[in-house]
Formats: sequence, C-alpha cells, structure tokens
Amino acid sequence: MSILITGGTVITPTGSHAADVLVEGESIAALFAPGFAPAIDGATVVDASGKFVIPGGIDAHTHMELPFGGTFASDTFDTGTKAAAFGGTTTIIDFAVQRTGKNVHEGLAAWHAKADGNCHIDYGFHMIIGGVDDDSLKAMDALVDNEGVSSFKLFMAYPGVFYSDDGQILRAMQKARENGSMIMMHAENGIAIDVLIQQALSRGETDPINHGLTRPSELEAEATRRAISLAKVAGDTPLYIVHLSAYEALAAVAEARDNGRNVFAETCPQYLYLTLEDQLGAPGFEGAKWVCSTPLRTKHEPHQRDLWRGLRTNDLAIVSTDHCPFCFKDQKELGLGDFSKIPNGIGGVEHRVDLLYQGVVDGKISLQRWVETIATTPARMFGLYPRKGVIAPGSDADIVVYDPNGRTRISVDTHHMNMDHSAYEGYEIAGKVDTVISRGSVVVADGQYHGRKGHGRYLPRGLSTYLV
Ligand code: DUC
Ligand code: ZN
Ligand code: ZN
Ligand code: ZN
Repeated sequence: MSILITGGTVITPTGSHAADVLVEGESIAALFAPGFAPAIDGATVVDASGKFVIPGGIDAHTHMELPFGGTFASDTFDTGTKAAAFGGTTTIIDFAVQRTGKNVHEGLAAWHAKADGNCHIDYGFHMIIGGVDDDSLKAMDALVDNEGVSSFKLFMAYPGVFYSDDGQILRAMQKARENGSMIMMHAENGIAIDVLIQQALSRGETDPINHGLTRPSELEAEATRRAISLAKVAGDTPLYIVHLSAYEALAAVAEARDNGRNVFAETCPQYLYLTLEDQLGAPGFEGAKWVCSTPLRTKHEPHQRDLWRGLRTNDLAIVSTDHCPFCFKDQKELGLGDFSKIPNGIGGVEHRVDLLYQGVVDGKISLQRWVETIATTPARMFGLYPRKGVIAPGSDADIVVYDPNGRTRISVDTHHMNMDHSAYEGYEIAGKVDTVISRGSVVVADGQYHGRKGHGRYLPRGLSTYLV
C-alpha cells in the first residue's frame, strides 16, 4: 500500500517547507519537492493543498481505565485511543500502575492485558511505582532492560495511595541514575494538602471548588523544588515534572534548567485554557467536572501567562493531556457532599492538537513549537525518536494533515471520548484535523473513521535521547 500526500506544507521543529510525502507500507519512504514525486500505480493520493502536514501527535500522559477513588477512568484503551486518533494523536504513553503493596511486574502485565489487542493507535507505557522498596527497585532495572519501559512516575501527593516519602523518592532516583531511566514526578505536597482538606471539611466546606482551594500553588512549587533538590542529590537524575500548573513551580524548573540540570516539565491544555474561576462559575455540583490534580489555577495570578511563555522558552517541553476521564453521573457524583471523594481527572485526549493549534492562531506559540511540544519532543524525551515524532524517510508513517482554515467546535455531542460531558463544552477553535494516518493506514478522513481496534501496537521504548 502506498499513499502520496501532495501539495501540503510539512512542519518540523526547525521550519516549514512545501513537500510531497510518500508512504510505503508502514513507513515514510521519501519526501519530494512539490510535483516531483514519481507516479506510483495504485497509490492513494491525499490532497493536502493549503494544509499542514505534521507528525502524528504523541500524548505522553494518559490514564485509560485508571483505578481512582473506588471507580475507574471511563475510557478503555479501545474508546480512548479511537478518540485520540480522531483528534490527530497517533501514539499514547499510558501509565501502568503498581498498586501499593503489589508487584511491579503484575502491574505491568495487568496494563498489557487491558491494552493489547484493543488499541487503535500505537502505545507505550510508563510505570507508576506505588511503593518503593528493594523489589520495586530491582523491577525498575528489569523494565528498562527487558520491557521497554524507561520512565517511572512517583507521587509526592496522595498519602496512603500512591505516595512516596522523600527517602523512597531518593532511592528511586538513585536507581534511575544507575539504569539511565527518567523519574516523572507528581509534585504536590500531599501531606500538607491533606491537612488543608481535613480543615475545610471540618468547617463544612464540601463543594467541588474546595478541591482547588486546598491545593495551593505554593504546595506545588514546594514539592517541585524538593524534587529538583532530591534529583540533584541523587546525581542529577533526569527529572520530568508532570502536569505543571503553577507559575511558581515553573520558575523552579526554569532556574534548574538555567543551571544546566536535566529537569524537564510538561503542562496540559486544561492549565492553558481553564481557570479556577471557570469552575467556580459552574452551578451546583457541576464544578466537579473540572476537578483534577494538580488543580486549575486562579486567573488572578500569572499562571497561564507564564505557562505559555514556558512553552516558548522550552522550560515547558511537552504538552500532554493527563487524560483521565470520569463521567459526571455516578462517577464525579461520588463526591457529592465531600469534594475529597470526587475522582480526579479531566478527559481531553481528543482535543490536545486542536487546543494547541489555537495557541498558534492566538500568537502565543509558533507553528514549529506546536509540532515540537505535541509530537517531536515527546518522542525524543521518551525514547521513541526517530521512529515517531518526525516526518522523515524511515520513520513510522504517523501523519496528520491539518487544515488551518477549518474550524473545530468541542462538545459532548460530537466528541468520541467515553464521557457524558466536556470540560471544553462549546469551545470554537480555528483549525481542524483533516486526515490521520497511523503506521501507513488512513484511520480518519473527512471526519469518518477508517481505523480498527487492534491496529495499535505496543512500543517498547529506549532511553531518553533528550538529556544534556
Ligand atoms: N491527577 C489527576 O487529575 N488524575 C489522575 C491522577 C492525577 O495525578
Ligand atoms: Zn499526577
Ligand atoms: Zn496523570
Ligand atoms: Zn471528534
């Protein structure tokens, strides 16, 4: 099977150029100056005139079927990866979970059982280490060497559930330093947050908005600084701060990077677009729809301004979604009368490429940074480059044709995620996903779905090639 994409503008992190792209089988075969591609019998021709041709999006932070607060994230690998494909994402890296007290290898096997044969696009795994001890430290080596898992998430939040104390964090960082892997950190001071939660509840403050009010940005910054210090003590272990939302935390990351440290960070569309005030404005219990951790931040502090700047300066290297959907009915509602029981998470795997393109239209990031933050850097950061994240001969043919003149309206009525609401209901975005190709197969064209469950393959990942 051959596909020839003609007349488009190929966008890369280093620039844009007009080129025709030839796909043979599952790979990109060649790029030609416009009109110079040879005629190929039986090739499918995709007309990309007036459109951008970009590497398929890589969402490096998703939680399909994550167990949380007595329920599970509502997207399966089937529904979630199909929705991702609709939105121009052709690879996800999901978080396999070692539950506290359980075995790491069992956790990874459980995630393969959920995903294998069910994905519409390619997928890899990070591993959440839910309990740092001799066994899990040994398992980290085995996962790097044999399982294609080269990044490990730890939690400074959620005491009693996924939480690691500073000693455990240091030990895991020392292990990562030895085996070359990356530590990903949920940086919030969960011990202090739990005190604030109990105090709010005892005052009778039970509404969803108290979720954000009991997770102040200073406690994200404190944990971020502490993680950066611990990584330094561990010998400059590569450290990746996930879902960074606070400007004070970003300042800590920027300072570490200015000092040449291997400290990286991602943010998510919800922190770039949504605020605590949006949540506050929702009637009744509806604010629960925007409960996620880290929480949405107030518009009265320069969080969003600084996050967009961080995307320009590369202090924020990646935009991922932290896709963790829960339906309002029966799931978010578990927190009626007690905000601390609302399952944490926002679904957005379908909207990341579009929402970030809006940042280009608004003059907040360049076309190059758009492609870099949603595809190329995730591939480099997490050991998938150059197989993924770039339009070049030999790379997997994961390609999105994006129409800058199209428009996207986000709504629960049209999205493909398994959620009964949308955090971005009614958003109008300039730009539209036109055609999506996953490993040489057209999976989305003209708004129609042509992909299939089981097409997506597991991606064993190597070590990061992003380190200084
Ligand atoms: N944050 C969320 O919002 N959901 C899942 C886990 C997390 O850290
Ligand atoms: Zn987290
Ligand atoms: Zn997460
Ligand atoms: Zn859609």
